[in-house]
Amino acid sequence: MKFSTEELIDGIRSGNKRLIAKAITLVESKKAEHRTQAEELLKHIMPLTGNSIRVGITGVPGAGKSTFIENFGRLAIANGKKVAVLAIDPSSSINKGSILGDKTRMEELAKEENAFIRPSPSSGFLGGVANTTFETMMICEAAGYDYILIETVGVGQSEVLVSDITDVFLFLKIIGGGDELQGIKRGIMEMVDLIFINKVDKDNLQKAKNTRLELKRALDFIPPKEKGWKIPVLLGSTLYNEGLGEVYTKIYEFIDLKNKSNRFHEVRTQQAEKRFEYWVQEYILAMMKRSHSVEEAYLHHKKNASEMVSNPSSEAKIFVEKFLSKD
Ligand SMILES: Nc1nc2c(ncn2[C@@H]2O[C@H](COP(=O)(O)OP(=O)(O)OP(=O)(O)O)[C@@H](O)[C@H]2O)c(=O)[nH]1
Ligand SMILES: [Mg+2]
Repeated sequence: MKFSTEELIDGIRSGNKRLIAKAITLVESKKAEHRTQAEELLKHIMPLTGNSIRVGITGVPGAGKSTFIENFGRLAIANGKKVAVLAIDPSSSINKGSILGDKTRMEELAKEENAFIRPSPSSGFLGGVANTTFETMMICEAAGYDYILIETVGVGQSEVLVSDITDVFLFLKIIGGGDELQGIKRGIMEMVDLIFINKVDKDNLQKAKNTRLELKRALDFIPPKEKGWKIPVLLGSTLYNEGLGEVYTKIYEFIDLKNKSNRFHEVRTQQAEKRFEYWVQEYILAMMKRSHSVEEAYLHHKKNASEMVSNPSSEAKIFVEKFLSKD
C-alpha cells in the first residue's frame, strides 16, 4: 500500500474520493500485512462510524435495483444528504464477474459531488463478502455519507448477507405474468421491511394493484419482523421517478419506529456479534495456518473432506483436535 494509514485517515475525514477508494481496496485485500494496516485504519475511524442509514435493496435481475439507486440517491442528495452506493455479490468471489460498475454505471448519480459509487469487491477477503462490505461501509460513514445503499447482485445467499449489515431491507418487485408469488422465496418475505412494485404505469396499474393485494395476503401469514410495523407495499416507477418520495418517507418512519422500540440499537448489536464470531474463526484459522505442519494438515483434511473420504464435519473435527487441546 503506497499510502500510510495517516494519509488514508486524513483522506477519509476530508472526503477525498480517491483516498476513500484506496482505503476500501485495503480492507478488501487478502494479504496479511494489508489486513494489519486495515485493522489500524478501522480502529482510528471507529468513532466516526455508525451514523448512516444502511439500506439493502434486493429483487430479481432486471427488477430495477440500479435504476432505483440512481434516482433515489439523487432524491436523497436533493434533500441535502450524501450517498454511498455499494454492491454485495457473493458470486463475484467465485467467478470474479458481475461487477456493479460494468452493468449499470448510474451515470447521473456518478456525476454528483455528494455521491460515491463503489463496484462490488472482485473477491471477498477470505470469503467474507458481508464482512468486507461492512468495513467498506464504515469507511463511507467516516467520510460523512448519510445513506449507504447496497445493491444485491447475484443470487442465492446475497439477501441474507445484505440483511446482516443493513437497517432497512427493500424488496423491488416487478409484475410478472401468471402466478405473482412464484419465485418469491418465503425467506425473502421474512427479511423485507418495505416492498416497492416497480415499472408501474397506466397500462398495468390494475395488474400492479392485484399484485399488491396478493403480496399483502402473503404477508399476513408471515410473522412481523418489527412489532408495530405493517410492511408497506408501494407502487411506482424507478425509471420515471414515481413513488420514490414515498419510499424516502417510509424509510424514515421505519427507522423512527425502530429507534423508539430500541430495536435499531438491538439489531445492530446482534449484527456486530455475528461479525465478531466470523472474525474469530478467520483469525484462528489464519494463525494456525502460519505453521507449515498445520497448513499441511489443513490441506490434507480438506482434500479428504472434498473427496468424501469421510464426512466433512468429521475431517474438520479431527483437524482442529490435532492442534487444539480438548480441555
Ligand atoms: N419501464 C420501466 N423500465 C424500468 C423501470 N425501472 C428500471 N427499468 C428498466 O429495467 C432494466 C433493468 O434495470 P436495472 O436498474 O438495471 O435493474 P437491476 O435490478 O439493477 O438489474 P441487475 O443489476 O441486472 O440485477 C433497465 O433497462 C431499466 O431502464 C421502470 O420503472 N419502468
Ligand atoms: Mg443492477
